[in-house]
Amino acid sequence: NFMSESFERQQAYVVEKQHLLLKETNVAMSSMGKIVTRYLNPVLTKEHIPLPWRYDFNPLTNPHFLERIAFNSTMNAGALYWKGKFLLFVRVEGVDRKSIFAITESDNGVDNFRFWVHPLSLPDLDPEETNVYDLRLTAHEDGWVYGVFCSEKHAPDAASGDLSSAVASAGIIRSKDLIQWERLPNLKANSQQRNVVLHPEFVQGKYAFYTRPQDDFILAKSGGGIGWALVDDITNAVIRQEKIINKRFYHTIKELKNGEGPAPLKTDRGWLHLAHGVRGTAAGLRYVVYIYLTSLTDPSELIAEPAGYLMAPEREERVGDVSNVLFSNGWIMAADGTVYIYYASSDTRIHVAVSTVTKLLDYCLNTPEDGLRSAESLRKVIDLIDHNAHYVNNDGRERLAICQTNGG
Ligand code: BGC
Ligand code: BMA
Repeated sequence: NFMSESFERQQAYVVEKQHLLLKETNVAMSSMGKIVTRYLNPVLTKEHIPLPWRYDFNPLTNPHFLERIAFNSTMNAGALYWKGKFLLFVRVEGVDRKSIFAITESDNGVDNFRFWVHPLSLPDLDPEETNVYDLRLTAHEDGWVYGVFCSEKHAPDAASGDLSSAVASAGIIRSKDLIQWERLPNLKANSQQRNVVLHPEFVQGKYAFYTRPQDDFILAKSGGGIGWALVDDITNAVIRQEKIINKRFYHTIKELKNGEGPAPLKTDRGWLHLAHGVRGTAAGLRYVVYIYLTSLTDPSELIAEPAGYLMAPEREERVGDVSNVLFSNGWIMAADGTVYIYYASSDTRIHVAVSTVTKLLDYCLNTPEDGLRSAESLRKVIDLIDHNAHYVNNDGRERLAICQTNGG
């Protein structure tokens, strides 16, 4: 009877089940006609979290072989190619709603991600800091690897009884070996900040941050979009001037808010950016990701932005802890030009999709931009149909005639 399953039998079952999961290989879906190709299985779920993080393996102190620490999800991972390995710095959320960062690695970037023995030991600077999440990694030309993440606390001015108002700011860590991490003071800004990302190169001799000013913890409101700020001293980072480089617009996928995803990729046509856009719906917020390109000479100057989203949650991705969310804060460009996009679905699990830098640039430079009105969208569809008239037989009556001939 299940009530009396022995410690040994349960342990053997749980260990074997995870063993089988960890050695599963992943398969790419068809890439025919696709800008990005998804893989069939998620690359990381809460079931991948090491058993020693969860179970007490001593039969004396855990006679029923119960999970002592349970986790809710793995999501929103920063990514870095490091010494021949694909690394993901995963947001691991406990059932207690607190997140920690775990480092995982894979040889091929699409399966067999293994956790490092310990989670990232984040230096604890501020007793008020309640939660940390959504780390972005930047291998900076100054020789350090930086991690910038959201540091959240209960709003100090919240009315008594208001346990929801919160304040978000950007935490900063850096390392040379990914083992010892130095924590720098949080970015100082005039507004709340989430989705802050460090640009990989110096600009005018300064550190450059992508920012996301917001009036409110949830809503960006007058914060007009993705911002850009130069900072003199990374060890005491202060935003003095901030300008909006990627704006939000009415009736777009980013009407409510947007934010930089991972650090941009340097290509021969410009800096390629992945960002998320959020709109409100009757069913809550909908998160999708989109692409934009900025100038190599001035990374704050927008060159191209295709209309709409590149990726939105599909099929089972649509359902999870926070449904209808596709979010990415990590991607890796390999030496052969393959781009691995790591994205989380519905704040629950992490997936990979691949593309190439050539395809993404073609998409970015040749997809019509958002005309912001149905009339403009209609015009573009008609333009494409007319353009295609030279290449395909698009005449309804003629096709009908062919069918009739074939059918006798
Ligand atoms: C959650 C994040 C979320 C943010 C804004 C935080 O408390 O942990 O996942 O993005 O609130 O909704
Ligand atoms: C936030 C993000 C993510 C999360 C999303 C949806 O604003 O920063 O942490 O994926 O909301 O809940």
